[in-house]
Amino acid sequence: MLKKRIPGLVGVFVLLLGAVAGISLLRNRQEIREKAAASASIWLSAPPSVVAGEPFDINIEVDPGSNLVVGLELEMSFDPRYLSISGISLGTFLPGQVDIVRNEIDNNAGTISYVIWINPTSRGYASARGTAATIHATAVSPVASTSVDIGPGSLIASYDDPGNNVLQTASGLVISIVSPTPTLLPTATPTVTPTSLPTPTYTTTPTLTPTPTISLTPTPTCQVSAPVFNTAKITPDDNTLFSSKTSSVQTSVSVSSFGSCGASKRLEFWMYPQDDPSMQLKVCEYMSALENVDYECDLFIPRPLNQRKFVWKAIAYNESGSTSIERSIRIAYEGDCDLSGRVDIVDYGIFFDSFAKVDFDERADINSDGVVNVVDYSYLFYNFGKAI
Ligand SMILES: [Ca+2]
Ligand SMILES: [Ca+2]
Repeated sequence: MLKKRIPGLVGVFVLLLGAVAGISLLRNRQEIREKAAASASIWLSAPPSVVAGEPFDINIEVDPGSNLVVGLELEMSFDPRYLSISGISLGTFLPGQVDIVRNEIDNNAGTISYVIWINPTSRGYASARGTAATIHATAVSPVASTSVDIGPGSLIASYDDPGNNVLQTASGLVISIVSPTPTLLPTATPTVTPTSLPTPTYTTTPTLTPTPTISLTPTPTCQVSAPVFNTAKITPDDNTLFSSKTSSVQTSVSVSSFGSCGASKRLEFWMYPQDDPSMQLKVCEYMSALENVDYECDLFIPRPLNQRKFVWKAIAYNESGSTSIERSIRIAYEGDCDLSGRVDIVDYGIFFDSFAKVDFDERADINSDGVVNVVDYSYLFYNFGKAI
């Protein structure tokens, strides 16, 4: 297709679109930060004083704040000289079908590792305060005070804030254990240890436009024709699905003929969200391109991802017109571990199999932070059933 173009107007158009895209990205980031401010808290409750040799219960209480909680990962510790844990029973905080993913009690080390979440097929969440679980303990021997602590590795996953740990405050418990002959000891006040809420950082990697060297061979007589792409050398294929972890997609084209009679052989790479063609951005430009050379352009995938389908376009110009080709790329939903295009029970299987393991399937570490935990699960839960 041949068209006359006015370079000045094109430049203004590009600048305006760039500004619009920049403002839009900024606004999206602010929204994420506002969401992450929502906080949940956990605390333990038990009688302040218990009798040595007798069993008692410790309730794990959760206030979701403004979150919609889908799972908890709790790391607790206690002094095994004074306390012994016989078991943990599930509470009513989480609704629907709840998976008890881990229930490990070590009465020698004094540690408890307890993980529960709502099964992804059960589309509920907890929005009201409640008892997540009850720890069944026995006081071993008298002591003025002993504590049950909630470790900093504890996490809360939220449906409305996937990918973030929304646990802000975790309060352990201090109890006194009296000897069977009742002698009352003063009760200690529980200590509150707030944990800070980590904020994920998104890094942007600007792509550079390499400039190839010019070599011009003037032709004495010439007829200008439309540029022609080498369609066999366009990558990636149309509609290719990329992992949710993809931060940039490398595209490549080759022009078999610019159809030019002079120096005007320009190649441009553009991209835009498929649902919003008004957001066209020029990503790479080769001012004096050569024929039959592979030209590459890294398309930056914006974060957070409000769009998952993008169109990229290569335009070859000569002195009188241009030819363009368009291809689509898709970015999978977080939680689509097997890259099938859909988040389903197969992905849950992959995730479940790797959960909390040192040697895990990389696909299960959905946020790529080196561990497979309930924060990864929040993505899987959030996107369960979605298909791109
Ligand atoms: Ca899948
Ligand atoms: Ca992870």
